[in-house]
Amino acid sequence: MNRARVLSHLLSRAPPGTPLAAARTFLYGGTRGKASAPPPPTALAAEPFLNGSSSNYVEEMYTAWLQDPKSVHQSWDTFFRNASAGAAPGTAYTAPPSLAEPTPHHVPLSSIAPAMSTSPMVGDVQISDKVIDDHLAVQGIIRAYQARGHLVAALDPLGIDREALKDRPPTTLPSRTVVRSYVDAFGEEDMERSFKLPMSTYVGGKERQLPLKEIIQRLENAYCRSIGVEFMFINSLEQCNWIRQKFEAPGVMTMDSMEKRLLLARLTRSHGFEAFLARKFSSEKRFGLEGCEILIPAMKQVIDRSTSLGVESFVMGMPHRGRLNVLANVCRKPLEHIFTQFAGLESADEGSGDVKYHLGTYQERLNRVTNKNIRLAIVANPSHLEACDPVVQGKTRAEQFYHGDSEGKKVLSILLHGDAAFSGQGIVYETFHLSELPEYTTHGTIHIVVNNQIGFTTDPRMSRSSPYCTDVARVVNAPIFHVNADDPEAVMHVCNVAADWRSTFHKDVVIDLVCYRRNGHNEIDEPMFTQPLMYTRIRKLKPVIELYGDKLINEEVVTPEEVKEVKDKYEKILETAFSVAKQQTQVFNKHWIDSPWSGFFEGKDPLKISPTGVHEDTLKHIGKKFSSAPPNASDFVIHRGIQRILNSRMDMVESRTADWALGEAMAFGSLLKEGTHVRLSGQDVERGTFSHRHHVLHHQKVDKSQYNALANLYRDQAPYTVCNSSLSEYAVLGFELGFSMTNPNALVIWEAQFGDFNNTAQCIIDQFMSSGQSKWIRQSGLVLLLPHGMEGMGPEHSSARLERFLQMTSDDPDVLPPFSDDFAIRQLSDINWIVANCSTPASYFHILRRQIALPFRKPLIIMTPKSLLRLPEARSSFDEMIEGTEFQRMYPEAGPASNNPASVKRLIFCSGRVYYDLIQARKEAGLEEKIAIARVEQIAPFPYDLVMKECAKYADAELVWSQEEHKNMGAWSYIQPRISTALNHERHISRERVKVAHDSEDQSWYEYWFPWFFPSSGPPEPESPAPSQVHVASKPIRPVRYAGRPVSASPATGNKKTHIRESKQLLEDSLAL
Ligand SMILES: Cc1ncc(C[n+]2csc(CCOP(=O)(O)OP(=O)(O)O)c2C)c(N)n1
Ligand SMILES: [Mg+2]
Repeated sequence: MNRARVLSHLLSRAPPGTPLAAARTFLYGGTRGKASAPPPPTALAAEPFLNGSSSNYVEEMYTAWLQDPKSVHQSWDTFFRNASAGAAPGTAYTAPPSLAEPTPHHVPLSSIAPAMSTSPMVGDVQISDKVIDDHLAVQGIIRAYQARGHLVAALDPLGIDREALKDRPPTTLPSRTVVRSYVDAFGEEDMERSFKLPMSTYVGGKERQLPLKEIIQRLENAYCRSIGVEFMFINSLEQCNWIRQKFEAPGVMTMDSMEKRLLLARLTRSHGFEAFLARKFSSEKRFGLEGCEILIPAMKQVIDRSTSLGVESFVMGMPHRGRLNVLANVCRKPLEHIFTQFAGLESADEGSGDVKYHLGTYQERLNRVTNKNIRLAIVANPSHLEACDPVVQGKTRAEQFYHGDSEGKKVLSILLHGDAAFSGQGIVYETFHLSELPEYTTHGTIHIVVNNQIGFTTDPRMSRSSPYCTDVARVVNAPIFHVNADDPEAVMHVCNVAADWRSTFHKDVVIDLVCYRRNGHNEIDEPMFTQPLMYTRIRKLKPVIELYGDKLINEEVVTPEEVKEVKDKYEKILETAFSVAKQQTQVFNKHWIDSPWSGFFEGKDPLKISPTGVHEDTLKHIGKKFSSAPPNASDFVIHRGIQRILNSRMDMVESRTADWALGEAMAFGSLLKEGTHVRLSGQDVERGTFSHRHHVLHHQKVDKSQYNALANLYRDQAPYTVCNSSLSEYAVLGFELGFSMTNPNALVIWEAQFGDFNNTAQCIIDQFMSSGQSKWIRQSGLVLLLPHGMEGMGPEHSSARLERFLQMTSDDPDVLPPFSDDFAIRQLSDINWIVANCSTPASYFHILRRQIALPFRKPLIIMTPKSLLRLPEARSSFDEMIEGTEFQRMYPEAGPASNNPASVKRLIFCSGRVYYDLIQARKEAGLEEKIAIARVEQIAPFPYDLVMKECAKYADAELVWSQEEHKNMGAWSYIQPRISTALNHERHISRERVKVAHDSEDQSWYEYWFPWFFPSSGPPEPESPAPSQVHVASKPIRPVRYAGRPVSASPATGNKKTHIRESKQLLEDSLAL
């Protein structure tokens, strides 16, 4: 029997459709996935399968058996004997006795393929279970490396990561951790056998088969050296294959000497910068990068590669670690600006400033590698780790939106993380969940983790439950590239792949730089207190610059002299900048703006608000469009309930009135007409939590067929974005804050489902909205809509915690701002944010429009109504919105009481929906002439002038503040001192001082209303410089009384009856004379 016949015997007789036929297909080259006809026996030598690994192997066995039957395994001996003796096809093979008991999971091929249970034959060739099993085992090995290779990769420069995370029995071999029992199929002697490579691997390059040894070697190199690739959880086969190719293909990691030299130069700078700061400012905290100096070349590589792929703008967010180095060496911020931050100098411009490792920056520069101009922004951030993640995403998205970059090809976000923060902070997860949402995606973010395997003093065993700090990224199918930060070339490869991935798939990707922290948490901390073993090891490590320098010297890529020359050159640059910095006497906060609004402030009168009233035709046009079905109404099936809503809207438009939804639509629509982009985002905002808005109409029969009237008002209008968000407050509010930073000419709004939930986003409110302008001289006109009101819905659906927003306002309750014609806008300009509780659609309409009409930007917090959305009394006439009208900071009493102020016994101030309860109760009590009620619409900044005017008008009336919130909540604690300040200031303030201070031409109105300010005679004022503000005494003269719910720990009762009793009580307290 010749060789061809044996092989034919093995393989060619398998009936079609049997497992053996599939095995034959598997063994043939070039016909993957398709069954092909067995080769004719006579032509076997020329057939592709003879070039296959199994045929080689069988041939080798046969040759060896011919020479010495004992040289082959007993099973082969039996087989070749039987085959030579002319055994019928399929009968030559007898399974050898097993040495071990079959494991419970081991299923012999023969048992699942009865047709092969005796002697499987293919054509004239019989195939053994072993051949098939071995090939399957090789496949298993390949797959195991791809899926599990990262578990044994040499990722940790300290060599402690696995020890820290797992208690592995010492006998467990690393390779077994990866390949498990697949290796059991092979002995040493099998290592030289060639195996056909399946489609699922690229290790072969052009080769279609390789010896087992070589296959394993290549897989080890790809998956178990300095890079650990986690990607096999990704659902897309295309994406998995793409990654396999990027890491497996032979030669993928090769760098030429120019690239190596550039890498060394960048490392030199990264290292040199930290060393310089350590020398010059040894006792200063700087959160240095020592132990992860590779971060700088890594970021630069990502930027170079992405720039070459078309990205023009990079928006970055990062924590403290290495931030100064990134500013210096990635953004190329002038070094002297950085050094002056260490000098403790006074600030020359506005703002309270921030510590140096929180500041943002914006730079435009030439990327020397690609010769393209790029923009780089690092967003300022608070200490609150990861809080800037959604802000960066929002800013990135906005840049993409306004640049028409709908696929994210030009603008890229890069987020840096610490290992402890990445796994510990929930905002990371919330931000990941925005990554694929149509109105929130940034089309892929490159995440880089500075994984120094410690967070302050806590090591990973105590700070996370997941094996990797990066596991959170798996939720969005982001590939994760772990890499040993002491292998600079591996890091560069990973960076290239990450940039390519983002450019190809526009999805998130994570680079996990596994490194260490050479110093303590900051430079003053002693790490040996808590991590003695780790730091003993760290102290023995050479810095990566030395390791890599030595490597390149050994490779003769550079000479030692060149290494020194590069180092000295950078040192010189640092010294020069240091000398320049030493000459400085001031720092400038404006040098650190991350989002400059060029052209926005220039040429504007800083105290002029553009009109907010609009032409009646505009109101009508918007109203009608908003009340109409889509133009193709006959094809678009509308829900009957929606049709009724549209009809009643149309009726309102005809009668020149607006409810809340209409007032809002008119504000949005008129801004859109004027070219202002409007974006409304939040949970269920498209319909509105209270089903009042309905900005997106849904075809009742066709999925995804929608109509958005406000996006279709005018041919040349600005775009309108309304988007239901993920169920997150923290990330979504952060995102909108970021969005609002990019373009001041946009009305960006976040609406809470109920105002109560805003505290889940407290960090964005406290760290960014309330204090952002002061810390970072960065403005934002972001609007928060917070449904608020005590309507018996229980403790978590009643209060947006108005008191907290008011408590954080930056206006001094004891200082009466100077009066002038531009009093209101000066107040707005000075305060950190605006807090309002609007009680009418017109008020809401104007305040929204005023956001854009202001010559600057301030966050606006509005308590929005629930029941007022539908209350007929809470509608506004068009007369209150047309040209010539404006936002009323306070509505004075306008009813019968106002006609005869002298007979008014009580003046009640209130805000928001309680007004409607009060007027109803007043009416029922017949007190409309005795009690005046004024509504404060803009609570902060406090409308002192209007409140004083109203108080003066009802000079003999008792003053009451009425609110529905509990006494330790709501506006009371904000209002009380301010009314007191307004009314009870000392009489010695002279008109001259006021006049000089405020340079007001016309003081007649407040002279008229507040005559007690200006006594006709009195002691002369002592000479003193003009004050910029009028300080007042705290002595109360005209008190204001509280009427409302008593103090409480909970914002509202959950008991309906108690709620009703409390509501009644507060009305009685307010109105009983
Ligand atoms: C939300 C929040 N909680 C706590 C801190 C205090 N803190 C500052 S740095 C730090 C450790 C951060 O560890 P990691 O994220 O690993 O970054 P590393 O300092 O190691 O670079 C902690 C707990 C903080 N800044 N923010
Ligand atoms: Mg850390």
